[in-house]
Amino acid sequence: MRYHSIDPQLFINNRKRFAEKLPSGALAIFNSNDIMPTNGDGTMSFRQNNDIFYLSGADQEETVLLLSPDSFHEKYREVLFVIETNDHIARWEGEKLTKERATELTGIKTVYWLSELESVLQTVMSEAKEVFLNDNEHYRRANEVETRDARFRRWIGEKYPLHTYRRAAPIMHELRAIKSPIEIELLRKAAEIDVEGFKRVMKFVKPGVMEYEIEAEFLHHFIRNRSRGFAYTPIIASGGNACVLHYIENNQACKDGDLLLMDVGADYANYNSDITRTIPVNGKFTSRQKEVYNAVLRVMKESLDMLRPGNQLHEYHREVGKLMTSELLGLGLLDKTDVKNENPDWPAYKKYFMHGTSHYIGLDVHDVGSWTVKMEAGNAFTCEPGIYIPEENIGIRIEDDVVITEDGLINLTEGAPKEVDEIEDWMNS
Ligand SMILES: [Mn+2]
Repeated sequence: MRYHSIDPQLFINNRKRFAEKLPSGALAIFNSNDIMPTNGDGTMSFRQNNDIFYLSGADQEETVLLLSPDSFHEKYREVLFVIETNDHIARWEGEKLTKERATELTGIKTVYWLSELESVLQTVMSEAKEVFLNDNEHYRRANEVETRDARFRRWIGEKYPLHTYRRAAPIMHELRAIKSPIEIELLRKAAEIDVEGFKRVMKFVKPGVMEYEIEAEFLHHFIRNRSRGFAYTPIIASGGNACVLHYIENNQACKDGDLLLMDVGADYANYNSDITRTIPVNGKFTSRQKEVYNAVLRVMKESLDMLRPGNQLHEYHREVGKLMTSELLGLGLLDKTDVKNENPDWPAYKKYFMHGTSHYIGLDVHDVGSWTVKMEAGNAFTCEPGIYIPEENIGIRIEDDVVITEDGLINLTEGAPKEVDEIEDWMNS
């Protein structure tokens, strides 16, 4: 791995918190992600499954985690199965986890080769009162590919058809929504890499530069700082491209007088940042650009104030909608009749601000977490209002990543210039 080793206490604590949520006598099994194919003998780079990573820190394919906290056999209470390695494999494929190294990284004492899984299962399944298996239950999942967890569910269901199987995902979502101090440091690291990337790029942008050249600047900075790379496909959108919300072509020249919207995240140790800044290509906002920009910025500041323990995401989004409505009235983009006649399911402001303001962030960029419970300390969110006016060639979004604490927000990304003056000064210094 490119990142510095993580304190295994993170994973030890996570397993403890997970075990506390399991009913007595239960067994839980988590699978790694597969290495995804491309064509021929090509593969994509490996990205670990977030749940097995969260519970073990094992960042390798063909890995299985078995947790049976109440097992009579102490050595089976936490077991990690990894793919067998030897000198031949090490020479061809590079270093894989040895049993000793796996224990160091994960804090799990019992590490077996994957080939021993079936026989260990034989023992623990005979004890288990019920079995928790995993699935991707993200509310926005869109996945046609069968995961290793899915194949495993089919396999174990055929081999042990009369056991009671239950969902691990609700427990994982609940746990992962609350970030511990070690996780906050990892998020901070991802954010720092990203912030420095933005500062570098703000000095690089000038009329005529291509959007993909800017993308390359970010990637250069990220990888030099132990990031695997982008947290998601970056959006580098100049002029009217910024009004296409998921513009990822990044193949146009940045024009004098246009704005440039950059929504770019860095990965660090599987944790993510998600920052957006909108800057003038030539280093100076026009008065109209500044007017719209400051409207977005005011909505952002007031929204950040509402990210606090006790508030609730749906209500928060409704309140942000009201703030945005008043700004759009001020900008002359909406009038009172638009607002009076608005459809409550699609309020008038959505014409210019059609996406959500905040999402959980963590091991997933759009991290798991409930939208119906109240916010609490340890939740990490983005805050990303925007105004998009295609007819004026203006698309503005500003996005920070924050962690909620009992005594206010930690803004992980405030180092990236955000005030109009700050941006202009930085670009021109
Ligand atoms: Mn975001």
